[in-house]
Amino acid sequence: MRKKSAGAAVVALGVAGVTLLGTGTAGSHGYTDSPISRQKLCANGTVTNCGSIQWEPQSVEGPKGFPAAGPADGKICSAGLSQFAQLDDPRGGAWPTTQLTAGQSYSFRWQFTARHRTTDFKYYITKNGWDPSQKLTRAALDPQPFLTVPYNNQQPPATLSHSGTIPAGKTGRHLILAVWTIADTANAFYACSDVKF
Ligand SMILES: [Cu+2]
Repeated sequence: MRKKSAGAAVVALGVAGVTLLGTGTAGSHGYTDSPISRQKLCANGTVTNCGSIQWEPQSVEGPKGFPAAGPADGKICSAGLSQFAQLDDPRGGAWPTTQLTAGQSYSFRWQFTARHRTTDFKYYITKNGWDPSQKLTRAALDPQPFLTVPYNNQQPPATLSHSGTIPAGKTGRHLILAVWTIADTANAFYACSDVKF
């Protein structure tokens, strides 16, 4: 009788431990809100029918190493997470846009719910002529990031802004892909922001 109870208790503890670990990992990370990202547009209610991303815009986390590694083409904006596939959906090119000026300085902003040690922040932008009714692919992006902010394994503050120059010569609709690479895990966070020049 006693032995049986002890065994059941161990099993219960094991399950609880796994659950706690899962919640801690999924619950707290970060997203961009300037220019506003698709996940934030879903979280603040501007865009509806977004699925579960509306409850956790900070959780778009996938493998790091973009563009050599990282999420597959067509799944970049969701970091390859099927539960956030709505972020990859171009919605017929109807995502709300932030107006930017090509060649001008801009202040990019992240909001963090967990201040992970950081390798760097990188920002990519689509080529002129990008079709906003298509899912994002590597081929649609300029191959080099237009802004890289090294962070030397430091922890960012809860809100972090850094300025960079928007590439000159951009016209029409574009997508900016922000990538926050974590220093002490195998992961990075991805955020797609629709913009217009
Ligand atoms: Cu995190």
